Amino acid sequence: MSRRPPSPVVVKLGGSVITDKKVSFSYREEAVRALGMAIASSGLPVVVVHGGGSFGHPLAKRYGLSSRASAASAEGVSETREAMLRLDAMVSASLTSAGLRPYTFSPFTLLDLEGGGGRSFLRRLIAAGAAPLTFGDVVHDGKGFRVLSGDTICVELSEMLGAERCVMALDVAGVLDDDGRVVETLGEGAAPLPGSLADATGGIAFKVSEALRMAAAGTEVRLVSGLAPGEFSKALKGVEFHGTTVRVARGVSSG
Ligand code: IP8
Repeated sequence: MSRRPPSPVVVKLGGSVITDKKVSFSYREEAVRALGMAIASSGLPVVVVHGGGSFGHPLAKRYGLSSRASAASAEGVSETREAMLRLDAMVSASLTSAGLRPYTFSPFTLLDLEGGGGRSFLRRLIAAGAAPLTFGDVVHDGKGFRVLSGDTICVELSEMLGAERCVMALDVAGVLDDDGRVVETLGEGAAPLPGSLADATGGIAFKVSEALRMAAAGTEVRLVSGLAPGEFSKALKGVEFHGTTVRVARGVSSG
């Protein structure tokens, strides 16, 4: 009897971890390599998604591109995508130097796919020992150009691959309450969060709403500091860790 391969873990490397959001085009090579080493040493099959940080977001803002409304004009789309592709090349190089075999693909190849073509391609890559790698991008949604957040891509990938777990690496230790303490678990009916950081895709409040969507579809989501590789490693392996776990009883919609 053939054993089913373990379901891949969807990993989101947040833009605030892989770049310094306060300094334009500042890449955090050491942080990404440390996360890559944690992934490689876990031996788990993964699909990696990264955010835009100080590469994608300032340009998206400058050209009025966001995930909330589509922009009819193509102005700034190439420039924003070029910045994302530059960032992706650096992430890919860091993950390679950490021992992974990243395979970059644009997330638009996941959109509107019929017959599960994307799913079988990703499964083939994973079975061959590669780590599919993608990123928040600018896509055309039929009405205009829109930012497709890495968090939304995680929702699509988790569902497509039946992922048991999605680990989101942040620059803080998890979802924080008003007093700055980590909220250990979040479930259905979670209240909207105060103090969301405004960026092209809506900051932490949006991240939590996407995490709730994944959790409602059966994927446990773990939000953890990406600047603490030890905790990230535990979150990845599914053992006890310091951070926020988002879990919803199966079949309950997050609304
Ligand atoms: O940081 C945004 O991706 P995110 C990507 O995952 C762009 O929301 C183009 C700003």
